[in-house]
Amino acid sequence: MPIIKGKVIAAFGKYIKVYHDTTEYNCTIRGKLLKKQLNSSPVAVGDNVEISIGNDGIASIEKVLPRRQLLSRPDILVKGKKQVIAVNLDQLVIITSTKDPQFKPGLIDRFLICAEIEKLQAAVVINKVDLADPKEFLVYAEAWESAGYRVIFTSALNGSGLTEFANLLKDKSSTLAGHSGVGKSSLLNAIQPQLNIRTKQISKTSGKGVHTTTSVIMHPLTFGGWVADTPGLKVFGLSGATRSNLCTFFPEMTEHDDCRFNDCVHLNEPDCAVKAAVESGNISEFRYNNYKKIYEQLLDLKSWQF
Ligand SMILES: Nc1nc2c(ncn2[C@@H]2O[C@H](COP(=O)(O)OP(=O)(O)OP(=O)(O)O)[C@@H](O)[C@H]2O)c(=O)[nH]1
Ligand SMILES: [Mg+2]
Ligand SMILES: [Zn+2]
Repeated sequence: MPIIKGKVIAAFGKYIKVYHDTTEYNCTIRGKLLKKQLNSSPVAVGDNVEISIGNDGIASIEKVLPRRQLLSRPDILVKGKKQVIAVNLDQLVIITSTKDPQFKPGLIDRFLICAEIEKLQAAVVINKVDLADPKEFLVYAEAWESAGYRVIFTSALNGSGLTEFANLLKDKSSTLAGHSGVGKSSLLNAIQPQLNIRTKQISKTSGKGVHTTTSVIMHPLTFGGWVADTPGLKVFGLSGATRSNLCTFFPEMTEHDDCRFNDCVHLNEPDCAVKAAVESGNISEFRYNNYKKIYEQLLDLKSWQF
């Protein structure tokens, strides 16, 4: 039986889609693989796998190659259980829109913390610049850039920023994250029209709050790389964050760590280098204020509902 190496592009329970050389195979999972990993997803979007095609034409997954990274979220239905979003990722690309739905910079900061917890590179895309003056968003863009994140302004509608967006994804394995309706699927269609992903139609009768993309699907990019389109991700785990380590998930704060106390959390301590940097304008006030807000909330939180 010939063995084919491929990548999992969709997984609904036992129904798995594997991509190899422009062909999609509908695969089943061997029972032994299911038994091996009862507690976690034995096969997830982004997995590199080996499949065989039987004489009956049925493709089955023989082997899942080791994962180098895993992005999961708490299962909303089963307490304590995790749902794998995608694996083997290089970066989280956070998509937001200038309007419709409303721009929420605080939410982006929370997504950025999630990326830091997962040790994923992150970038921010501000889409729908055709609907507003990009100048309004510069203060946020500068804050994220000075924290080390790439920020791109795009419009899937008029094409601006699409070359930068494609370059951001090129040769990497990325997951898009962001609220429903910000234009995640539209941006992918705009850089690679043959994907032809379903997007929300502009119509008065279309149901509000209904996700157009309903499950995580990985798409191969013709210019190199993979990108997972997601339904607006609503919950992210925060298991790695505590009040004492929260500041380590703000890269610009770890750069200013010559505070008087080693365990300074940069709130009320004397001789705090972070507070000094906020006062001198080296750390953005908006990021610091968000840090304080999140610090306050952190005691009661296990996950974020976006
Ligand atoms: N004006 C404008 N509209 C856009 C732009 N990008 C997307 N849209 C519109 O925004 C709506 C939502 O776009 P989608 O691509 O379906 O959004 P999504 O983020 O994939 O949403 P979910 O799949 O529900 O998570 C559609 O009506 C798009 O036509 C843009 O740059 N400018
Ligand atoms: Mg979508
Ligand atoms: Zn400090």
